[in-house]
Amino acid sequence: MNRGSSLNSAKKTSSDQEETIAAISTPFGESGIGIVRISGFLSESIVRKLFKSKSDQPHFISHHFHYGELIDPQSGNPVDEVLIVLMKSPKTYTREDIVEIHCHGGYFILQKVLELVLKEGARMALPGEFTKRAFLNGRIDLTRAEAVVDLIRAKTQASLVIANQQLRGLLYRAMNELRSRLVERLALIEAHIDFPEEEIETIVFRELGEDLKEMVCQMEEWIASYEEGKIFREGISCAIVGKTNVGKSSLLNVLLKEERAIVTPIPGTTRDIIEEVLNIYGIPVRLIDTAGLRKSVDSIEQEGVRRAKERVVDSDFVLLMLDGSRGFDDDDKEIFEEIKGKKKVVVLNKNDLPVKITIEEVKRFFPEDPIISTSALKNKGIDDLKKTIYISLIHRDIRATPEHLIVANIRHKNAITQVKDNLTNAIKGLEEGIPLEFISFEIRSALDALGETVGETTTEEVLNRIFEQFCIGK
Ligand SMILES: Nc1nc2c(ncn2[C@@H]2O[C@H](COP(=O)(O)OP(=O)(O)OP(=O)(O)O)[C@@H](O)[C@H]2O)c(=O)[nH]1
Ligand SMILES: [Mg+2]
Repeated sequence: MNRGSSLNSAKKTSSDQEETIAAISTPFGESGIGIVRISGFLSESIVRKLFKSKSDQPHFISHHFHYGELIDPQSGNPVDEVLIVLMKSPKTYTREDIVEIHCHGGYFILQKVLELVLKEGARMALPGEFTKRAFLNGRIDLTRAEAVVDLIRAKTQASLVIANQQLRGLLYRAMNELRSRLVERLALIEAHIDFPEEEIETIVFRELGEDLKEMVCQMEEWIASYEEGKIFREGISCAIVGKTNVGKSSLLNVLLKEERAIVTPIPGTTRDIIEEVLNIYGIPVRLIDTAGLRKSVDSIEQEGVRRAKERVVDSDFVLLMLDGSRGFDDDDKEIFEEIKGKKKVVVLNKNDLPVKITIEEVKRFFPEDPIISTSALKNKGIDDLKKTIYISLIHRDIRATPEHLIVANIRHKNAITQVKDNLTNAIKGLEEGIPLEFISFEIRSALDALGETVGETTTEEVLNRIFEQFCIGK
């Protein structure tokens, strides 16, 4: 990891920060209002040149709305009726002076307002530059800045909970707590390196080892939470597979509560892939309905089967559908081979008809996997299936525990893994009685990794990579 340049040097290279930036902060398209945001020391003087108040109030009052017109200074013509908010530093998003111009939300108006602002001396903001300034000016740490993107992109309640957790500083505080514990331990070790003649009791070393082990356990838990956090943040893909006519498309429809896929009694109805996103207790699940797998002479169906198999390989999760009213046949058994090793739930469908396959018989083929009996036609067992999918993916209910830290970002997970590895080496070193200098080195490396996570020792390159993911205007 390159820890060559610190935040301070990142700050120094950001001489751009002296410039005033502006961007349209609302989405393109037609809407009731649209907002152009300006940040930097020129904000107030720019808006003074463009704004004509409709009240007698001669000065802007910070953090108050002001009603008036925006005028093109060159022609003197009005551009739009607007509300202006001037927010004087430091109590602002970026800790700089900020002006928001609330005008009507039309593509042309917003472009025009932005153009006038740029003409008066602002420059176009880069993606995420407002949030980057909030970070560089010390208002938020890096994990909180990253949470802003997650919040904007949250697709479900659970991903919102995780983003808010991070935005409220849960990860930041956890990292800081770990740092102070490590700094304390490091002081003890380095004191002994500097004054080796002072006897340090073995009990102190034992305690140090125990303490480090406790920290490693905690980090293992956070690393494990990553897989779950990722599922909530990014969702999973889930292919519905089975032979023809078992009810795959009917299941897709009943899960989505709409007649999305064509259902007929004719085997081989679905040819192309149909994909829709379903929210299962906060997990965005991309459901994929596929062509029934069987040997076909029809070349269109053959292509459908080929695509179906391809999607099964690529998907994170599989719903294997069986027709409980028909009994197993060779088509089913061939499919069992196709899905070997896939994480799955077996769905025994058509339980409204006389039963030809029992759950016990299915268990013989799939002793490890959950088996759910359903009727896609009569909407039976569907909630059970949703719960089972959820439990197969997530082992504890995070929706109810917003205080339980979930690590959802790969950068954070990698840093925590690095810390864990350093501490594991330190523990091993203590046990083997290697020179304290090596142990101190491992703890210092762990502290570096923690500093990098919260953005105290982060290179400009990493910062750029993070802020590039933002939209313009945030
Ligand atoms: N009785 C009963 N019929 C069902 C059930 N689920 C589906 N069906 C019927 O089974 C037939 C096939 O259903 P589809 O959903 O098209 O089956 P599929 O697996 O998508 O079939 P292909 O696209 O041909 O592979 C239709 O007539 C459905 O109404 C069920 O739970 N019970
Ligand atoms: Mg179908």
